[in-house]
Amino acid sequence: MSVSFAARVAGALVLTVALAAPAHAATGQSTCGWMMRGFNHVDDCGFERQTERYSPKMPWYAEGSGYKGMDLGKGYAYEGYNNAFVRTNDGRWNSWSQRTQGQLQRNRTYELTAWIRAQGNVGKGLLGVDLAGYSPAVSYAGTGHYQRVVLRFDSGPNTAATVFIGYESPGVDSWIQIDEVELVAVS
Ligand SMILES: [Ca+2]
Repeated sequence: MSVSFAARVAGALVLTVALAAPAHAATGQSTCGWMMRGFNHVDDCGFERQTERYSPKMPWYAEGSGYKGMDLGKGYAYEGYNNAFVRTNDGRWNSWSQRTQGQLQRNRTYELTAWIRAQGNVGKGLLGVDLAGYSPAVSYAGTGHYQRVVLRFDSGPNTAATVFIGYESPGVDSWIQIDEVELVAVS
């Protein structure tokens, strides 16, 4: 499926975040699946069940035709051993996505978070969810360091959503790495 950044942000409330990333060294343990903040509607949230660089295991799937895959034990993860990546110069939208696990509750506030490291030339990154007819998203730009990117949204009448984390490449070699994705109810 080919989706443009412009189509992705159309109708969405897009906020630009600039969060300082603390110095961090992966501990070898992913914590996003431990339900410390409530049930995580994202499965394989730290990509630790992935075993193939170019054949992602469900529920993760790719959007866009750019080069992408899983970094397995390469030392690029925020936590654990693995992370997802996109690396492309195709000038188009590419992302990693998954349909949410379990049922969302209607009319509740949810928080979607991910740790994202993007090359400094990435300016059109988005973390978001596709709801029925509406795709709230938050933008991020590359710093070369992992950033915690956060989106809060109201589920409205929806009981399911599709999470996406991606960017539109600036048309030159560029990359993002993704880890520790969480979608939890916060109120
Ligand atoms: Ca991981």
